[in-house]
This record gives sequence, C-alpha cells and structure tokens, in this order.
Amino acid sequence: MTTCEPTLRPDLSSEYSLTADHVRQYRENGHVHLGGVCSREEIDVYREVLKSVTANRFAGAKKMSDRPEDDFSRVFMQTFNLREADERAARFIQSPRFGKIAADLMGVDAVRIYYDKAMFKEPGSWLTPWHQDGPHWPLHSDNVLTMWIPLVDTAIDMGPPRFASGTHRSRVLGPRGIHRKSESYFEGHIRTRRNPVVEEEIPAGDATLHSHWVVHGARANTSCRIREAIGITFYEDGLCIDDSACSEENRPVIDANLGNRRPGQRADHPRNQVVFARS
Ligand SMILES: O=C(O)CCC(=O)C(=O)O
Repeated sequence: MTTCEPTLRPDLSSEYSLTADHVRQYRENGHVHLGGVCSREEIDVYREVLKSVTANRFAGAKKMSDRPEDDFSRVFMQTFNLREADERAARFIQSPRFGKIAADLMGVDAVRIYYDKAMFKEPGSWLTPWHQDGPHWPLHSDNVLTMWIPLVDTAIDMGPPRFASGTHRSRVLGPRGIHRKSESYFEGHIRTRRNPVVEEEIPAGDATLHSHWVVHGARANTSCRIREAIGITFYEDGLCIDDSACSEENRPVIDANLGNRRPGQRADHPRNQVVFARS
C-alpha cells in the first residue's frame, strides 16, 4: 500500500516552538510537559508504525497473573531500540524536531540517542516505582534526558509519568534500581523534603522530558486501556563513558547500547546517532 512507504510519512523536521519558560521549567524542576510536539495526524501515523514493530515483540507476553512478581514485567511491557528494527520508526525517533528540543532544554550544541524504548502499561499493570535513571547509566553528566511520548491520550488512571520536582539538583539521591525498595525509599524522601509531585494527563502528541537525575515513577494502570508510550533518551554529544555507577548485572546490556565503548572513551558509537547539531 503506498501509504506505508516511509517517504510518505511526515518527516518531523519542522521545529517545535520551545519557549524560554519551557527551558526555565526544565532546568528548575528537572522536567517539563510540552503541548503539541506532534500533530494528531503525525502521532496517529507513527502510532501505527510503532505498534507494528512492538506487536511481534510483545506477542508472547504471558497473562498478567502468570508473570513473576519480583521482576519488571508487571510494571509495563518494554522493548528497546525500535529505531534499529524499522526505517519508519527511525524516522520518528531520530527526528530533528525531538533532537532540537532535547538540545535546547539542556543548552548543548548537539545530542545523541542513548536508546529508545516502548513502554506499554497494560490494564492491571502495577505502578512504576519511584526511581532515578542516572544512577544506572554510564553517562555521569547533567546533560542526559528522556523524552516520553504517549501514542494515545493518557489519562491519570492510565499512569502517566509523575515527577518529584527539584530532585534532579542533588544528582544521586538513593538506591539504584526500580523496585519496592526504591519506591519506599523515594516516597519517604519526597515526603520529608516536601518535593512537589507533578502528575498530569498527557494527550497524544504532547511529551514530557525529564532529567536522568529527577525522581520519577507512575501510578498503576487502573483503566481498561493500554498506556502506549515511547521513551527516547538523549545525551550531550562529547560525553565519555563512566560506568562506575552501573551494577555488574546490568553492565552488558548498558554497554551494548553504547556500542561497547569502554570507560574513558567517547560515547560516540555510530549506534548512538547524532540527531541534532547546531551548524
Ligand atoms: O513510563 C513509565 O511508567 C516510567 C517511565 C520512565 O521511568 C522513564 O521513561 O524513565
């Protein structure tokens, strides 16, 4: 069908009008919600593409009640690096529009992609425990962020991301990992420090962006709809690998996402494309 040709899909090269207030919010709070990053038409077209890539990968998923209780599978189904599996998905994920937003928020000249992932939270999925991303990634810098893009309107009962504003300023704050222990630790931290928690419904086409240091999570999906979302993690071009904070068990996966560059080397593997650079 001609409508499936990659060349006929929106190229997302036009710029998003980021305001000075967006940049201020991102830097002060560690996260920001941007309205209308994609038009409804753009998101609908790419939703079909991204769902077709995830469909095979999620096909064998067990029923919720048969999944182990002590791993991540009850939080959401996830799969990585759709951009490497499908040219049309790459067109979306590597779009200069998204790359420029990330670069402008961080105030850097160029950004690379660390990885992308689909996070589909099914009805009945558990909450996403409070956590920080930074402590398990081998990029110890303030200039790493994730753009979270829902493919469907995400109401509060579907579990949009929630953020503890301002927690990015302290960098590493608590235990590594995303589990019951991180949930209770950060819940206590947020209560004690009275960090404001921001949780909003996110229409399809909007996006949130969060620093990898900010404490974040999501409530359980108590609706009857799947929360379909894509996360794209960007970092400042020029960073070197520092994996001193990574756990041994995660290191092979983490290193592979950066083309197995070694500590001290530049994180500049071709796998981690530069998707935006100021000329
Ligand atoms: O989608 C979620 O539930 C959590 C997302 C998240 O932790 C992230 O994108 O870093």
